[in-house]
Amino acid sequence: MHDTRKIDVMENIHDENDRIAAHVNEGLTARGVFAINLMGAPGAGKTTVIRRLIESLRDLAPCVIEGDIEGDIDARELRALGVDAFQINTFGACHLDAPLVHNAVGNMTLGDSRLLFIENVGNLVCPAEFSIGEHARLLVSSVTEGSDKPYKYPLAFERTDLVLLNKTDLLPHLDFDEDFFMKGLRALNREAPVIRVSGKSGEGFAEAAAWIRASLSPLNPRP
Ligand SMILES: Nc1nc2c(ncn2[C@@H]2O[C@H](COP(=O)(O)OP(=O)(O)OP(=O)(O)O)[C@@H](O)[C@H]2O)c(=O)[nH]1
Ligand SMILES: [Mg+2]
Repeated sequence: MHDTRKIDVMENIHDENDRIAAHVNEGLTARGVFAINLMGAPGAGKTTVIRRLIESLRDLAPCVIEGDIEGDIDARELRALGVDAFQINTFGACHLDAPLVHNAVGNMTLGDSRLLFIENVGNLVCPAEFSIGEHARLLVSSVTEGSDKPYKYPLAFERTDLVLLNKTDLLPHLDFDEDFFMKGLRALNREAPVIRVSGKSGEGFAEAAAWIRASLSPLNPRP
C-alpha cells in the first residue's frame, strides 16, 4: 500500500517536470535557441568540453547555464571568456529540473544566442531522469572513469544523443577497454555517435562542433 502511494507521487513529480520542460523547450525553439543538456560524472570534463566547443562555435553566441550543488567556480571560468553564464545552485539536489531551468532562462538575456549549454550537476544517476527543456543530450564520459560505466549507470547512456569520450590523452596510462565500453553502450543505445575527445589537446572537438551545427540547423529560424 505504501509502495503504491510512493509511485503515484513520483509520477506526479515527473509529469509536472515534463510539462514545464515542454514549455521551456517551446520557448527556446521559438527564439531559435538550441539547448544542450550536458551530463556526466563529477570531473568528467563537462566545463572543459563547453570551453572547447565555445571556441569553435563563437558565431552562434553560445551562452551557458551552470548547475552545481554549491558555488560558481565553473560559471566564473566561463564568464572570464566573455560568455554569459547563469549559475544555478541546487543546495543539495543532485540534478537540475525543469522549473530551475525555466527560472534561469527567464533571467537571461539570450540576445543573439543560437546555442545554450546547460551543464547539469556532476552525477551519472539523477540528471538522466529529468528533462529540462533541452533539444539534445550530451554525455561526457571520461576514460579515467573506467570502461564499465554503461553497465552500471545505464539510463545516462540510454538517453543520450551524443557521447563524448573524454580524456583520451590519458589512454596510454590506463587499461580502459574501449570494446567493452562500446558493447555496453550499444546494448542500450544504438544511435548516439561516440566522439573521442581530449579537453587537454583539443582533439575531436571539430567533429563534436560539427555534430552540434548539424543538429541545430532544423530549428526554426529566428522570427
Ligand atoms: N588530462 C586531461 N584532463 C582533463 C581533460 N578534460 C578535463 N580535464 C581535467 O579534469 C578536471 C575536471 O574537469 P572539468 O571540466 O572541471 O570537469 P566537470 O565535469 O565540469 O566537473 P564538475 O563540474 O565538478 O562535475 C580538470 O582538472 C580538467 O583540467 C582531458 O581531456 N584530459
Ligand atoms: Mg564543471
